[in-house]
Amino acid sequence: MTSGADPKSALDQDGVRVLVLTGAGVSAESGLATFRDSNGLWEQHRVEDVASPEGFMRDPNLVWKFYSLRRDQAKTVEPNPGHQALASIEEKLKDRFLLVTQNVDGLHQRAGSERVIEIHGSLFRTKCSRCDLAPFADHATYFESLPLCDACEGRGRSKTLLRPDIVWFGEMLDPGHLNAIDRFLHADRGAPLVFIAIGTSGAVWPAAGLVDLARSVGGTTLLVNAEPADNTSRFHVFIRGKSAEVLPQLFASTRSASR
Ligand code: BV8
Repeated sequence: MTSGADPKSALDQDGVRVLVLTGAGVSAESGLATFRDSNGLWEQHRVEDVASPEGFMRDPNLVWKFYSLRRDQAKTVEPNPGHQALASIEEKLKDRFLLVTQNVDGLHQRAGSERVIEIHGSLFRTKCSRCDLAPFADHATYFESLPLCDACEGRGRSKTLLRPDIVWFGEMLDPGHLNAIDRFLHADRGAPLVFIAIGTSGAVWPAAGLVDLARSVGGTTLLVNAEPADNTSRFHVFIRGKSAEVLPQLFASTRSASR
């Protein structure tokens, strides 16, 4: 069901620039649980217990079990046609495309997307909870023991806990990410901009506010979601449907960026 302007013609404009925001709904058809749907992750855990710095300090074992389980699950699933459609439109539009994801599962990159900003971090990166050790790739799971930072010990401190390189509630997003999004939104003001939010409930900020930033620079805004989101009214067009079904059709007519 589509309301408002025709999304395909918006995407088929000469020189169009496309900014996409994805959420857990894009990974649902790969078999990963979302957060707020029935049987979602937040039904099994309180957010403050497993996705906040306070929860981590209170019970790091619970938090590492939560993220270790998700690491194991994300390794067993494959990208779906929704991820692949996003990788293909990036191939067509090149630097006129940018994908911002709230997802931490790495499925966009496994589908071939390269112009990806993981604004909530990555499930497969670990960092020190105290020192400035560079976050590092980590596919290990920690069900039995907690990982400790050797770099801290090397600096003559007692070892401190390593943590998932994830942005938890109450933590700032990476300013570099926000600047990159802002630069993309304000580049080439003569070109038409289309913003598409896909598979997200619009419940978490500041990601949920991207639609308003896109509108502020004259963008056409589309929401592709299985059901209305918290911020549906902010979009020009709402396409109700599953991303793995909608995206291949939606992007089919988008032409390659003329060089
Ligand atoms: C911050 C960790 C500064 C990663 C996550 C106003 C401005 C700024 C901040 C705030 C604000 N108001 C409140 C805040 C604080 C807070 C916030 O937003 N709270 C909410 C709950 C009100 N924000 C923050 O703390 C952020 N930090 O702003 O710093 C600051 C600091 C302190 C105080 C103020 C400001 C940090 C936010 C990041 C939190 N980290 N998780 C992880 O573990 O994965 S958020 C978590 O929710 C995930 O990252 C997830 O990606 C994100 C959003 O969820 P969705 O992806 O949308 O998933 P959800 O299940 O909700 O929805 C799925 C949708 O898909 C559904 O609608 C469903 O219908 C649809 N769907 C399902 N299947 C399909 C489908 N659609 C299409 N096809 C399908 N097949």
